[in-house]
Amino acid sequence: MITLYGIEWSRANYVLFTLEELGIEFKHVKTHPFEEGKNSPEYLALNPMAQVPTLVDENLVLTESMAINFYLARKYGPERLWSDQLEAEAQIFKWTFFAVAQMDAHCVDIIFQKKLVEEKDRDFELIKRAERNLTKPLSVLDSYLAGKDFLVTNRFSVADINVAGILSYARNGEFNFSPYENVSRYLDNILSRSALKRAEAA
Ligand SMILES: N[C@@H](CCC(=O)N[C@@H](CS)C(=O)NCC(=O)O)C(=O)O
Repeated sequence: MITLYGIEWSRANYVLFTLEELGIEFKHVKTHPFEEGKNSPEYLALNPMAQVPTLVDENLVLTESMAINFYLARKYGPERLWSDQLEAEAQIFKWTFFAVAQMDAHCVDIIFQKKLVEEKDRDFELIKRAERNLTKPLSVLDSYLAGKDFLVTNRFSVADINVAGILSYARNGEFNFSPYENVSRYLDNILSRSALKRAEAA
C-alpha cells in the first residue's frame, strides 16, 4: 500500500492529482509543512528536509514531488501518463524541469506572500519581482501552447500535472494570466480535471 505524507494545499497536491488520475488506493497522512509534527524523528527519517510531500511504496521512500510523479506515472500508468517513445519522454523531462527551474520559485513567492503573509508584512517588491521573472518563461510556454491542449504528443501526461501544478500556485496567488491566452486556456483545461477536484477534497 502506498502512503503519501502531506496536506492537500502543499506540493503534495501534485502527487494527489497523479494518484487520483491513476485511481490508485493509498493512505493519506496529512503532514502539515509548517507544524511541529514534520520534525518528529519518524518523519525526519523519511524526509530529512522536513518537507512534504513524501511517498512510501513498499521499500521505496521518495521525496521531491516531481520525482514522485515520474515514478508513479512510470510504474502505475505508463500508457496513460508516460510514453514509451524516447523523444516524448525527453519532452516530459524538459517541460517538468523548465517549470521547476524557470517558474517554481516565483510561483511560490507569489502564493506565499499573497496567501500566507499578512498584508501589513507583505513584501510587495518581492511579488513584483516574481511576477516580472515569470514574463519570459510564460511567453515561451504561451507560444509553445498555441493550438495545443497538452504539452507532449498532444495527449495528457504527467508533464501536464507537473507544469500546471506549479503554475497553480501563481494562479491561486491571483497572478494575472490573461496576457498569456494559451497558458490560461491550458490551465483552465488541466486544472478542471475531475481527478484534481478529488485530490483537493482529499
Ligand atoms: N522541491 C520539493 C519542495 C518541497 C517543499 O518545499 N515543500 C513545502 C510545502 S509545499 C514544505 O514542506 N515546506 C516546509 C519547509 O520547507 O520547512 C518538492 O517539490 O517536493
